[in-house]
Amino acid sequence: MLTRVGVKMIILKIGGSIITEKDSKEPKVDYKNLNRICNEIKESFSTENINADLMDGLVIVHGAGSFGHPPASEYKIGQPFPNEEFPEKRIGFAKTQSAVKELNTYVCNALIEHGLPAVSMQVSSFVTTSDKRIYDFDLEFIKNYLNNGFIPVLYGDPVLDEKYKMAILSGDQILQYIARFLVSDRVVLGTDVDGVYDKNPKTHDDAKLIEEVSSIEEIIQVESTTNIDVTGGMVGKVNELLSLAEIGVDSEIINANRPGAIGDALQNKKVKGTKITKK
Ligand code: ATP
Ligand code: IP8
Repeated sequence: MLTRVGVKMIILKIGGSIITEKDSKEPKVDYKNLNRICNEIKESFSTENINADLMDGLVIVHGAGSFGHPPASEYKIGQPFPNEEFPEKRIGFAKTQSAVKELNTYVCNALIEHGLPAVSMQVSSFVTTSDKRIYDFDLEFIKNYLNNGFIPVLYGDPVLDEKYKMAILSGDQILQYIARFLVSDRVVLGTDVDGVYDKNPKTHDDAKLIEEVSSIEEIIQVESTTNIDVTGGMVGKVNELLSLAEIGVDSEIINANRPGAIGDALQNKKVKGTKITKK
């Protein structure tokens, strides 16, 4: 049983750009990052002071990177389609689901090898969306696992959608929903840049880091170009997090490529990044 040092519960998103080689044509795990981050998580927790009745704990959500985005994009999952294309779409859905499940197995195995009690939760088996937004998500399983000292590990997944028949549910929306409806003290998103910039820092040397975002107006001018990302990239992320800030849950986007950043954030130390907060 793990007990958080300092805070009661934390939700950590590990971006697909960190645990996979996102620009790779083939699905590829970045084992160096994955193992380093597992180490940082392990070192941030104390295995003492066991108290299974408290909601002390960690929920991990990870992104799809080069496993999920390419098939989701190829089969245009989440876009309207005529009924005759349903058989082909079902194959695309199944391929995408299978790819992200495979990535999740690598992630959970790495966490377990580091002595962390990770349990995999596949949202496509119990979550549905309406117009691409979650409307049916039973959080009881997550609560039960947390109360028993496990680390639930969820991930972006294709799901059945009332309007579009199928949709891609991003890890960012999953994180937002969990943080909204389970009491969460801290929300940390690790990605491969220092935070939100006024333009894509990978393609613009003069991009400036925005240290705090508290309204959509502040990021309306932000360019958020992505190659393969089907779930809105950086601006999609910030939109989810702003809706959390509205209800008083702050979050931070940090660079998980920097050794120690995830560990420091988990231990409530100040880390360079973008804070999403209500003014
Ligand atoms: P996944 O969605 O697979 O989990 P992720 O959460 O790690 O991945 P992305 O959705 O790929 O992250 O978003 C991060 C990427 O967004 C960065 O690699 C960066 O190149 C790109 N990006 C585009 N516009 C911006 C911007 N204005 N500020 C910061 N990053 C940006
Ligand atoms: O990487 C996307 O989740 P994300 C999920 O968190 C799929 O945006 C299946 C592409």
